[in-house]
Amino acid sequence: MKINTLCVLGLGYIGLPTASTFATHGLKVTGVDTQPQIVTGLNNGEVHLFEPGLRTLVQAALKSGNLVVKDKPQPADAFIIAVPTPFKGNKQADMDFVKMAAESIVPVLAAGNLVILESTSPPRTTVDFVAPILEKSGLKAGKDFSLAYSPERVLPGQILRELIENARVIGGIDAASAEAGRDLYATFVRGEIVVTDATTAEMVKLMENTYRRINIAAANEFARLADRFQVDIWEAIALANRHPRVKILNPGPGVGGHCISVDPWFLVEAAPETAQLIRTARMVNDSQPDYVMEFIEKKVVGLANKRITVLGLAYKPDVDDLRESPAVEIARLLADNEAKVIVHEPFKPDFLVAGTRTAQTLEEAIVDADILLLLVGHTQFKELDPAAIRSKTSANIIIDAVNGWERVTWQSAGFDFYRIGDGKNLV
Ligand code: SAJ
Repeated sequence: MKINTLCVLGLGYIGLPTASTFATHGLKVTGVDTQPQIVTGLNNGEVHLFEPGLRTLVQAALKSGNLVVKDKPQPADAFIIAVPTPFKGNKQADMDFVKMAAESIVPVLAAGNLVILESTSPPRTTVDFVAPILEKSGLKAGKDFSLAYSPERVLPGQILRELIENARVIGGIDAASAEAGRDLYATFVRGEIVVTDATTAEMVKLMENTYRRINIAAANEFARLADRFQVDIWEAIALANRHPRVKILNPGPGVGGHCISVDPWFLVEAAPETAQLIRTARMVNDSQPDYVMEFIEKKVVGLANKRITVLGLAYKPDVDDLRESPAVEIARLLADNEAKVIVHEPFKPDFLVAGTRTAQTLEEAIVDADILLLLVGHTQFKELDPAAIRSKTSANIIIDAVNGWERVTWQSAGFDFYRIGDGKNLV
């Protein structure tokens, strides 16, 4: 199927790079977002997200004339839905954005079109939820138009490279839909493109993120055990990972972001009686901020009035995304315990956490402090020179929740140094 024109709905972390990449590979792309400030900003060349290389890519796409940004879908050969699927308070998948996006396609859907859902969704969404909405056009899915599910699998921080290089799964509601999807992504994907059915593709996406989340839960539980048995978890994991079939991930302050912390719930919600392991992994990861709090309280007797500088609020290193971030939760918990908390997030220097003070610069954040608490391993934090920091802060205690710093160099610079999971060096 030859596709010349494309409409991408949702210009977030996935939709914007996807739309821009198709545009720089020669397709005529309309990027659609319902938020007026995003549409206006992009039309002025302003990119509202931070992702390495994204600004340059978007500006090139806009400049080429192949990418235009609008607030409504336009007629096109193909449509990609890349809107968020967060969860509601009750942990049910919030499909409102998908519903609105699909409904907005209905007036412009034409015979012969291809529609692809990329948003992470509970199993059977494409067949049972999206197809009936699109069929309100009077056209029949699989007969008059093609419909497929293709999960995005790109890692924030490396989106532009992974978009092109990763293997891509295309699940069609029928074989022709899958083939049409394959033709579309073949425009720029250099990884293998594998076709299957829509529900399998949905399940594959959820399994990938669930697998990672369970692995991280194991690492977090191992870290707690290591604290208890006076083992350095980082040393132990490095040794265990020398086994040819073992690849344990890294413990940390918890699991955040809009993917791994959310997606596995789509399976729990869809089959609560079956998804026991997933639920337990979730509980372990969710209680990791409390574990970090307990750890801090053990090292620092009494949190009240202690001046604690939180370094990093993002959900993981070198991104500006704070959604579901365990670091934000820990900052709040510290404030609830009457610590005097200063937060510093270099990727979002103005971000406010209730009950804490925001410092825009590192210098301002650390000058008056008792404890420096490293919650995100941003490269710029990892590269700090302990001797230089010594001369800029009143703090004497370092707590490292992410294995971002070398114990010996910080101790040599005169700090008391504590690391989560490093029971060997705490006794
Ligand atoms: N984390 C750890 N320890 C680790 C790795 C991660 O505690 O060893 C934490 C991070 O700090 C973060 C959370 O887990 O809080 C998630 O980070 P991540 O880098 O594992 O994943 P995401 O959420 O940024 O991106 C994931 C990726 N999925 C997989 O690797 C299976 C990505 O490929 C997906 O496209 C993305 O979810 C998505 O959009 O679904």
